[in-house]
Amino acid sequence: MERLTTQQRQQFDDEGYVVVDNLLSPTEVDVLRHALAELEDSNRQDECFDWQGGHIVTIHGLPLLQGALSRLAQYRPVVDLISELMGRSIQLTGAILLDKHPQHNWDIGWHQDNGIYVDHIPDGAPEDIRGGIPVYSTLAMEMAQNVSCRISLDEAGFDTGGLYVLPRSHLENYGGNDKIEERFGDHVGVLAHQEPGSALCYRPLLLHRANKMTATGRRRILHLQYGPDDLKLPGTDTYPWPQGRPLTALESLLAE
Ligand SMILES: O=C(O)CCC(=O)C(=O)O
Repeated sequence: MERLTTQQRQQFDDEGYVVVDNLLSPTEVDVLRHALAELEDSNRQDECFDWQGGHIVTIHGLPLLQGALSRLAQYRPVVDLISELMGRSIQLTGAILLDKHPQHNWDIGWHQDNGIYVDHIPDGAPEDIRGGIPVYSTLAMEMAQNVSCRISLDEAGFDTGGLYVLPRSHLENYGGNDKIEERFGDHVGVLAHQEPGSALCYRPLLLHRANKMTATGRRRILHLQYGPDDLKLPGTDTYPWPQGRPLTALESLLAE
C-alpha cells in the first residue's frame, strides 16, 4: 500500500525529509504511551536506559526490549512507509526513545547523524559505545540511502523542542561538527512540526538541530533508524538486532 502522495515523495527526494501526518491512530499512540509508562513504573535499570529524576530520558537499545515500543520498529505502517521511501528490502539499524521535558531539557546545534550501531568498531575507528552498543561514525556516503523516522507521541514543534532541518543538506557528509558550525551556524532552517502519531522521515545526513522546550508537558519521540538490507560498512556490519534481516512487518503493536 502506498502511504505517500506524489508531492510528499518529491519533497523527500529533493529536500531530504517529509512529515507524514496520522501514520498512527490516537489509539496506537496511547498504546505506546502506556508501554512507556509501564517501563517507567518498572524502574528498570540497565545500560540502555538513561534515567533522570524518575523519567527515562533516553533508551538506546529499544529493539532489544519486549513489547509495543520495540514492535513499533517492525509495525506494518512504519515498515511500508520506509520500504516505499527506500524502494528496496530494508533492515532496522537502531531505535532510540527520546523524552524531552522541562526538567530534562536539551538543545543541540546543526549536526548530521553519521553514526550507526554496529556489530564491532572497525580497526582504527574511535571507540564509541552508546547504551552498551558500539557505534561507528561513517566518513563518506555509506548512509546516503538510510532513512530515520521519528514517530512523535506528543506535539513536537516551536516551543516543544521539535526538529529544525536544513532542506537539501543531505548530499554530503560534512565529517564533523566544527566544520558544520562554521558553515551553517547562522542558518535558521525549517521547523518540521509534528503532531502526535506523525512520522518525520529524513535522510540521516540531513542537517538538523533542536531547541529546548519552553512549554510545559513532554515531547516523547521514538527515533527509528533503517538502512537498505544490503548496506555496506567498511570493516564491520550493522548491529545484529533481533528483528532480523530483511525486516518483515508485524500486523499489531501488541503480541499476538
Ligand atoms: O530530539 C532532539 O531534540 C534532537 C535529537 C537529534 O538531533 C538526533 O537524534 O540526532
